[in-house]
Amino acid sequence: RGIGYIDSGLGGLTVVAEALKQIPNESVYFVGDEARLPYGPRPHAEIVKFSLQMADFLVKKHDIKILVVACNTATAQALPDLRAHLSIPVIGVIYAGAISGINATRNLHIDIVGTQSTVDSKAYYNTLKSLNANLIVRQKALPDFVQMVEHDLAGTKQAQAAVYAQLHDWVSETVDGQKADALVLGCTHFPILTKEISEACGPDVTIVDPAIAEIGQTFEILKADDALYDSTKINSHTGDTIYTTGSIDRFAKFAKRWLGDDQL
Ligand code: DGN
Repeated sequence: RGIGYIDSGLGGLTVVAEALKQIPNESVYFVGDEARLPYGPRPHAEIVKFSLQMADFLVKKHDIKILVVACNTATAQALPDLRAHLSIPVIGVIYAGAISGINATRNLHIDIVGTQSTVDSKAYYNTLKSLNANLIVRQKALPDFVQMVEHDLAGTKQAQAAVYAQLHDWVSETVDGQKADALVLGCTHFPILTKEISEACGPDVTIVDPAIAEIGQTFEILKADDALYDSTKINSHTGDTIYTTGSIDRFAKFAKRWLGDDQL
């Protein structure tokens, strides 16, 4: 039995990439719902329905032992429904991202960027404030960033200029005389644009990828249960399967590029 991952598209592969680093001996079963991307502008009920469909598919087809929600939008909108519906552990990305943001900031100013849906849910804002009421938290929706990644523009001059135009002035704004010193990438597509985002923010802002802590948390949950984790297991990843509701050729190209695993 392996680990299931769900996302609206390519972004979740950044979470899988982190899993291959931290938990290399666990099989990967991933669904990217490209046919219905973006989730960002969709209503709550639809995001819940699509998330449950993907999770059910992975449970029925692969008997996954744990589900990693590799999408902030699905975590913000559907985490309680997924947990209520499934009998396996379900790991969301937002709590992990909030903790990572708190660990990264020194001046207690944290900026969050994500989809419109994630921003509107205030999931990061509320989680951060409940962890530390003194934090200054700002949020910005950047739906274009999802499209840039999906259109394979990361690394181009066009992406560099667009990211700078949408981010630089905003991250330079101050509240109570200070700008945020940590920026949480609250969308799993955004780590693909890390170079462009770092450039737009400047060297004094720490860019936080919540996937690192989400996978760390997943590993802890597996290790705590002998039935879920066998440390002696060597996994050749031959069973790993990446599904998409969209174009297989296109998805396979990105999966190979970002996961560096020809067997996927
Ligand atoms: N990757 C998804 C997230 O983390 O929110 C969002 C992509 C989208 O559907 N717009």
